[in-house]
Amino acid sequence: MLIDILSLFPAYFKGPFDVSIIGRAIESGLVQINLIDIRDFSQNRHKKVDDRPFGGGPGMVMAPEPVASAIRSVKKEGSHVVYLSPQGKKLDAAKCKELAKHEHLILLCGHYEGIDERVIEKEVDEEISIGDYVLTNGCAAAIVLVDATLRFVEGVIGHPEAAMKDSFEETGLFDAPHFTRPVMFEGMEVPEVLRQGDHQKIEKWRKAQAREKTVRVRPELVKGESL
Ligand code: 4FM
Repeated sequence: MLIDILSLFPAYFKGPFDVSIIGRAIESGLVQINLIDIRDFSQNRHKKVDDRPFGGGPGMVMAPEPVASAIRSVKKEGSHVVYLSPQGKKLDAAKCKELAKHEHLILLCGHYEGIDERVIEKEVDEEISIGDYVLTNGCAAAIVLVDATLRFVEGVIGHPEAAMKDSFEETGLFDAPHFTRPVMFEGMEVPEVLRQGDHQKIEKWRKAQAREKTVRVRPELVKGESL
């Protein structure tokens, strides 16, 4: 899989993509992530990429030309262009699974107050939000999307069964709680059922725990469920 990330701060991504599971996926060649600086596409003598908003209001808007040029410099047949913004469709596991099927993702990270709407209309396939809050720019959202999407790319996760057992995958509910040694930690014991080796009983207990917490914390995930 190829991922091109367009932003004004390519350095922002250095840490997160150089470590852990994503770092390993890149090192092994399963995924290639290119960081593209939109400022490199400014036609302006001062490398300016923003301007004042028509209609007035605070802040600056990213101008259409450098953003369009940056996208077109990497776009090819089969590319899927995603703009990260609070105005997009909310990211969830199903969407990540879908994104993982594309062989080329282009992620556009906005800065300032917004991007000129005409580029979005002309060059963007899909606007996605990671949640109902506003970030100072789209870079952190792109990191979230890449991480959650790559988990669905074959070979990225060491134990595919473990990936499937995580929250939302099989059941659309939370994952069950996990425990490891020691059996007693600061007066709290690992639940008896997990230490007795009855795997049917363990499975039943985990399902009940997952369901109980989902109902308590996110009842809307359980409503309309077909179980
Ligand atoms: C987006 C700032 C575009 C500036 C943002 C511009 C966000 C989110 C977010 C901030 N992205 N989900 N929530 N972006 O807040 O994806 Cl130009």
